Amino acid sequence: MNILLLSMPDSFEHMPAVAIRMPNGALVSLAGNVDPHHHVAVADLILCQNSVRETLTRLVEQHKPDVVGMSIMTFQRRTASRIADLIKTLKPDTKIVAGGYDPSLAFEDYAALPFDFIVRGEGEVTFRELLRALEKKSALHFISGLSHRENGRWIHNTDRAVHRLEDDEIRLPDRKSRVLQGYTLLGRQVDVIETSRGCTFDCSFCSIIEMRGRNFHTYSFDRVLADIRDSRDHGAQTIFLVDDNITLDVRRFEALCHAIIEAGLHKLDYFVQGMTSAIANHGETLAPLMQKAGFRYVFLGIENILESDLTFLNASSKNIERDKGKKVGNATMKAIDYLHKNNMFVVGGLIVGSPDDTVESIEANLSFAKKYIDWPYIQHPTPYPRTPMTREFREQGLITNERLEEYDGTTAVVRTKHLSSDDVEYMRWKSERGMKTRHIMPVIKHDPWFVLRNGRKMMKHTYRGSTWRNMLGIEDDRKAFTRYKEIRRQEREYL
Ligand code: B12
Ligand code: SF4
Repeated sequence: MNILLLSMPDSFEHMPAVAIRMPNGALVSLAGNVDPHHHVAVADLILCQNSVRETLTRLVEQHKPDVVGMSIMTFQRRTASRIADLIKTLKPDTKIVAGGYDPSLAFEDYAALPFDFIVRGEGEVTFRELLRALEKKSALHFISGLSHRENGRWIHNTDRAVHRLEDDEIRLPDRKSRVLQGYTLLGRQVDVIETSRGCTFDCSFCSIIEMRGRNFHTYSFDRVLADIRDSRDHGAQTIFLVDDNITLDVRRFEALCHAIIEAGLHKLDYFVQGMTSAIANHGETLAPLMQKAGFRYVFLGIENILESDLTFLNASSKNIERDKGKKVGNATMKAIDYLHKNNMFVVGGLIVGSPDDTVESIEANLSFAKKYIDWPYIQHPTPYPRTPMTREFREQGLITNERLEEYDGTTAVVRTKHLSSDDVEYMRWKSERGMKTRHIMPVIKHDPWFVLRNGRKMMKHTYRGSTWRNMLGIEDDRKAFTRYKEIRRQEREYL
């Protein structure tokens, strides 16, 4: 069969397509795990954000897909639905499969959308079994993790157990199935790698626990190194480790750094996401090793610098600094210190706009970010399907916006008890622009040609909505913010 796998074109404020176009790791993993006689094409639509309709029309014409699979986050649901409609118009007999976090966790909401199947949870084996059943026209009831229609009614088969990655059940991704080009992270070709799946924490805003429960499974280092080599052989210069929480097992992470160095793969740049507690409590040995292995950016899940907010986010325990086993405070400063001392940049993940937040508590977080972090990744709490935080916001009546296409993390869709959504978002928007501009210097040093070619476009993106009048203080910043919101609204219309 001909299979076309798509990720959505929608991006959000901190991932402007001019500077960051990341491949979706799920699609190539699915491609690597179907039976080999299928012809699979993978298209990350972030690579053609301005020509989605034309590109899809061409891809359907070229590949004549029997099955289209789409990977969907909640804020991409509306675009996904429009794309499914387009595909049904272009080739009405195509079967369309939805997968990823949104269809997995909000499958009831997909009943009225133009999809034929939903793959819930991890997809490699479920998708393979679905293709076999479609080919043989056999029964679908026994495929766990699958939702399908029968006589107009949706049937949700039993859940599939999470995969043990240790037993080689999941084969390596198939990167040669990609049919579009142009991946980049600030000028260097980027690819994504997994070394593990899962997390045993339970932060209230995170979708992972509902998606797969609290567990942690790891791939062997041989497989991970083979995967990195494969990315490099396909042109990658930067590798993003997309593990849910690689720092859960610090000893293993240290051993992985050693393995990367020994395999001579440390010349690549690495980007990873980690917990502050793990880095603060093990930084003495871990941070120098990370530097040697090539780690350049570390996304730190700081979440918030105030204990009251951390309690609401259920994220206190992953931010604790310990001394001889005793809790001695918040781990953030120490973690940042270790990373900076070892020449790594901190991408600071903060969440502002929780129910008790005031101007002062948000200001405290923004000032902290200004002072200590290299690239701000500040978001607002967003009520994604089935998270514990969503229940709380709903119970407290604080959700102000139900338009899911705006659930991108940087649009405030909830209010606090003291501030409107707009006020919260305005505060973040205003302070973040300067922080981002500041980081241009290290980027120039690393990739001067990229900045020369794209610097103007990047600045234009960061300051869209602003004019000289409001930069000179003649016009109120609120007016620029209103213009920015309107530009953002138009950007969301991908087709
Ligand atoms: C890495 C990551 C990123 C990377 C993305 C890199 C990339 N292009 O892949 C970055 C940092 C860029 C990112 C950004 C964002 N992310 Co993110 N991200 C993750 C993370 C940590 C891991 C995802 C991953 O790659 N896993 C590895 C792959 C193999 O697994 P997978 O994607 O789950 O896919 C499996 C199944 O879902 C399924 N599947 C997936 N797609 C499909 C399609 C088909 C057809 C089938 C059959 C199956 C299937 O099968 C796959 C293999 O088993 C998750 C999860 C987490 N723990 O928090 C969040 C997560 C996916 N992100 C999320 C969000 C909201 C975002 C942002 C909007 C804001 C933010 N929080 O940063 C932005 C938007 C990005 C954009 N497009 O502009 C949410 C999604 C919630 C939701 N309900 O939609 C998650 C769940 C985190 C959370 N908040 O809980 N993210
Ligand atoms: S530590 Fe990270 S991956 Fe784990 S539950 Fe919290 S936010 Fe999710």
